[in-house]
Amino acid sequence: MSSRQQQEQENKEQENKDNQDNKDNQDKDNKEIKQEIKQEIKQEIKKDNKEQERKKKQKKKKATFQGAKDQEKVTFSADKIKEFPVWYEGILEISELVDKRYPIKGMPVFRPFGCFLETEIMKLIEYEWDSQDIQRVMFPTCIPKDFLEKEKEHIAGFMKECFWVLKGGESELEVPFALRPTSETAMYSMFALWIRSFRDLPLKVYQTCTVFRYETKNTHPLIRVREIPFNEAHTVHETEKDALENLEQAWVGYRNVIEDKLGIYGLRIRRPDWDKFAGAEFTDVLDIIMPDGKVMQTVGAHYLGQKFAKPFQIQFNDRKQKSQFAYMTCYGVSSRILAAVVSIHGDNKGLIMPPLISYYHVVIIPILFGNKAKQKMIIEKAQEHAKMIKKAGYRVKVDDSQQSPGNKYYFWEMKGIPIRIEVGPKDIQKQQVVFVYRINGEKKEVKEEEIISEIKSGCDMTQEILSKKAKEFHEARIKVCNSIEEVKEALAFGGFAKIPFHSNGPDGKEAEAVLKEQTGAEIRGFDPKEAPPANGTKCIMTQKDAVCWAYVARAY
Ligand code: PR8
Repeated sequence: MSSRQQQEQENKEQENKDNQDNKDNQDKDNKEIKQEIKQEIKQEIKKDNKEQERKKKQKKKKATFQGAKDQEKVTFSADKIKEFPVWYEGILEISELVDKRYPIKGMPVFRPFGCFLETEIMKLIEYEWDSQDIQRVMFPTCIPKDFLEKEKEHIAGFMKECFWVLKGGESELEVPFALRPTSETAMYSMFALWIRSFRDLPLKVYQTCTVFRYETKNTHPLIRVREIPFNEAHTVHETEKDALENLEQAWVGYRNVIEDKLGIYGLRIRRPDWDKFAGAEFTDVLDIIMPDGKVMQTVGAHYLGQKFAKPFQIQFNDRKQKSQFAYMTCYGVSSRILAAVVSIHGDNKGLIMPPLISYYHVVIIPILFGNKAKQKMIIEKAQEHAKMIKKAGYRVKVDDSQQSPGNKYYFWEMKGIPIRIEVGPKDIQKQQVVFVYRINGEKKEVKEEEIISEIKSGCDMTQEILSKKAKEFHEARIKVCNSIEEVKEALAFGGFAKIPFHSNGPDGKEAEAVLKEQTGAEIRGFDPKEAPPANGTKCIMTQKDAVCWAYVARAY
């Protein structure tokens, strides 16, 4: 054998050995993952059993809907403020928004009414991204394990929240897939192939999809689920400045939808270092105060800097032909926005819908009197009005079911439809209808030719009142507190306690742990644009000089 042949032979042997080693390592990795997953599933089953036992013991209070009863307005039986969890679960079920009887924990079914609302909200967000030239994409649901592992903090944060696909048919998969808990690692592996030069930037994409997180805390429909209706945007930029400006634009989009269109108000804050998105430089959120005083994160908007660009090799030739790593952002929302709409605007009669997303804007109730011919004439008149209303661009229904008018009123009130129109024989004679508004119960006679303009002003009025109420509710629940006692009082009232704090960096964690122990609440974040407390103000937890205001709340 020549020395060249000998060398080739040796190379081949080495290659075979490397391949075997890789395979061994892979097998070892797979075994470890499977062990971990088995362990977690066991623990979860144990937890589920315990929870079911607890539920059985504690016969749960349930809200009911009774309609008209003895002429009394008995509608939705739970009080929103005093017993919010009962109210919330009750209204979702009774209004046929979601059905949580599907037998996988954290995966409820969206019924047509809820599916409509969720889709409308996502459409509003998509409209904002379309108008900001963020392009829609569809990425696969599955992410290979090695993609997820590329960014160390990301995988550390999400490893325990992943659902894994281990088999295809009867064969074990060589590389397990995760059901995407979020899509950074799926998208960024492709961005690396798409981006070559500064001319390819900015790259801005979004998708509306579902993501999967193996939540181990108690699940609640829309709020904490395991299959999450999701809208996520991901952007790549030449400079940090461009990336940060893009994040501000994202906030403009979110505010257009959440405040202006849905009438919901929240607090935009920067999460403490120890509570940011796994792999982010920083995380800004919109925390919304729910009727029971606990807060819920809706928007999560993250500055990723170059933390993903480096492991994923997202590089470009800049304007001087120098290779650079890109700067990135990502932001997302979920069905929690619908949860906020339901919870913030609803009342003890049920839902109140912002007109823009309401299933119907108007429900027409024919008030049937007299013989069959007369009744037919009333229904026809109602249908005539409906045709005209539909033509003007509003969603409308004539409820000519066999229910009594009273029951129909309460039913559509419970569904949150902004406007009810009643048409009876006398109205037809007088060429008018009667309008009743869900938002304030106001009733008025309206000439037939003014129906369309009245619907427009009724929707505007509804929007104005619900926004105003939501804003007042929010603003009344942020209280400056200068002692732990004041914090406890503020938390009992609900919302945020705003405290002078000694650090907005990682060293605040210890004081937070003490605060949590004493109050059950956590530091939700800081407002980086807010002026710090006056010179000489002390942190209420450590007595050190305060350098910022911390927002403290109990959270979902
Ligand atoms: C990201 N990556 O994922 P984020 N149930 C309902 N809603 C949820 C749940 C859940 N279990 N978990 C989170 N959310 C980034 C940005 C792509 C997009 C909601 O960010 O982890 C929360 O409102 O912050 C959260 O703010 C939002 O999804 C985005 O998730």
